[in-house]
Amino acid sequence: MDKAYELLIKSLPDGVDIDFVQDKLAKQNIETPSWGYGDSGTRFQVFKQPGAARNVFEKLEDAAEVHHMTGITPNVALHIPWDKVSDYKEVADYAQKLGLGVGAINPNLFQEPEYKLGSICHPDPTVREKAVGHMLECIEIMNATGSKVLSLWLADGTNYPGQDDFRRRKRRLEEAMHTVYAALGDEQRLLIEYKFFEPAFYHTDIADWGMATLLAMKLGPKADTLVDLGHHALGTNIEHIVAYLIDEGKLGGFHFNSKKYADDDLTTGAINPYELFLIYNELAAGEANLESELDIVYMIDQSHNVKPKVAAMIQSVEQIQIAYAKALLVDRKSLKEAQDQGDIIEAETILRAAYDRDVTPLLIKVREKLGVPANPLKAHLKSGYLAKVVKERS
Ligand code: PSV
Ligand code: MN
Repeated sequence: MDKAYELLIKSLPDGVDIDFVQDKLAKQNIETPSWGYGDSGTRFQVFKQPGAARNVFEKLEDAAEVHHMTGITPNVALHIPWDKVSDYKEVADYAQKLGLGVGAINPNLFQEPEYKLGSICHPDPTVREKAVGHMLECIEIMNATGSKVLSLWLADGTNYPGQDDFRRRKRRLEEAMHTVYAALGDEQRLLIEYKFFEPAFYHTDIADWGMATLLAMKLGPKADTLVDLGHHALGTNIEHIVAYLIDEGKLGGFHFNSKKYADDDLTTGAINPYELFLIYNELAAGEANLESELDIVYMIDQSHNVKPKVAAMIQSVEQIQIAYAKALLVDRKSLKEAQDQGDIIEAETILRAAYDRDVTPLLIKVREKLGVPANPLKAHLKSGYLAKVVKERS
């Protein structure tokens, strides 16, 4: 056993089963987004990057590079129509050839001229029908690709007070979602993402986790809430939302990213890694306390405009892996004792100790098991992958 790993093991609290922790880390599964590999950017400028993927097949190749380096990103989320093709079977076959699977299918209800006043909440029934039709088309794509998840973010909302009636929009939303829900297959599920602003700036029709969850509860057991870390007002306690949704059995998915100001889509963990750890602390506590496994789809939602895209994705995966590893090593027994005794200093110290722990030696062991490089980011940067695709895709 190497020295650093030995020291880490010695420092662990009693009761931590290191084989269990290693197993959990080896089974971690983070989905990466196709839209993170192509040229996209802000509304100000798209800085085109040499070698950026030009179509869904090249996006899959980049995703495969991330998976080869990290070993924990076997699925790729698609966005329709950004990834529209005539034959989706071909996409699924190519993914399989690369050792990948098709993850969540994301409908796009925000880029057609008709959607100026909304999609499924629009006052005009013909626009609502078109939007529902698009979601049904996405379910067909799920059937063709083997995807199990329809992941919906709705850009619907209004820009001015009085523009439309909140309650009438709410009822249109529910009616449309019932139609979509009814078309889901037995093994398929619907994730509902919320966001309190943008592109509408007065109100959005699914503004927060409460609205998303009420809708998911009305729809039924195949519908759950998706938490995107960039979709909350500054200062929101996201880990509390996560714990609450776990307890209600309605946490279905994550969109990982990081923010300083709003929905900045920065590399996960870039701004507040302690928050990421506290979120994972709730997930690890949930896993430890529930009798059944949590059924959560962990996805990254980032599209980098100024950072090299594949490297940024690997950086994000590493940050998520670190947060999970630290959370798995929290001394839960002592934490509960401290909480029960009202010992605030001790409780917080236990969490900080887990956050401050260097988990690198543990991750190296897990990566060894997975057959991937000990340092994925470094290995990718040294691999010559970027130079190769720049040449091929020029
Ligand atoms: C919206 O801001 C969002 O978070 C949704 O998940 C979209 O699908 C994604 O970003 C890409 O626009
Ligand atoms: Mn998102």
